[in-house]
Amino acid sequence: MEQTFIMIKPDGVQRGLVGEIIKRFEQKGFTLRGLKLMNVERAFAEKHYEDLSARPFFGGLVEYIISGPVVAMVWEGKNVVVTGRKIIGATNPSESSPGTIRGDFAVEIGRNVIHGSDAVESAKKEIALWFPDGTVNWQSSLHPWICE
Ligand code: DAT
Ligand code: MG
Repeated sequence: MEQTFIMIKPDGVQRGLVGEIIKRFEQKGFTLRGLKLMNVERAFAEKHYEDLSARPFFGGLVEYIISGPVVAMVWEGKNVVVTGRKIIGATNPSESSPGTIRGDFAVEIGRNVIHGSDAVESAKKEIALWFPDGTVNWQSSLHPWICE
């Protein structure tokens, strides 16, 4: 089953949005497979965003991610990568639709509350980086009421 990596950024944690964000993924019908609150070291944040290392905003992005604890999660479900991106909304909150997490809770690209993997391949890479000891394999008893 497809999995994605979701991270609530330091502003989302500070603003008390952890429960609200988890609720949206739970209520959609996705399954939580991993969850941890953690502080991220600079080198780790640089590794997570290594594809963006040449971009002018890279330094500020890394500073932001290490500025406070983040919530790292793995969510599982049908098409969870693409659907997760839809739940999150466009990268720039001024372009994110109302009803999305960024559309509802953010105004600036540099404080956009949440990260989600952009493809199945990057999800695998990010899950391996953030959850090197693996995740919890379980199935909700509601599964047959959510999936055919
Ligand atoms: P996303 O987080 O939607 O996958 P991304 O992978 O292109 O977007 O960029 C990662 C993060 O970097 C993004 O959430 C916010 C920041 N960022 C992206 N483009 C930016 C820009 N033009 N100016 C400032 N920050 C930017
Ligand atoms: Mg991205």
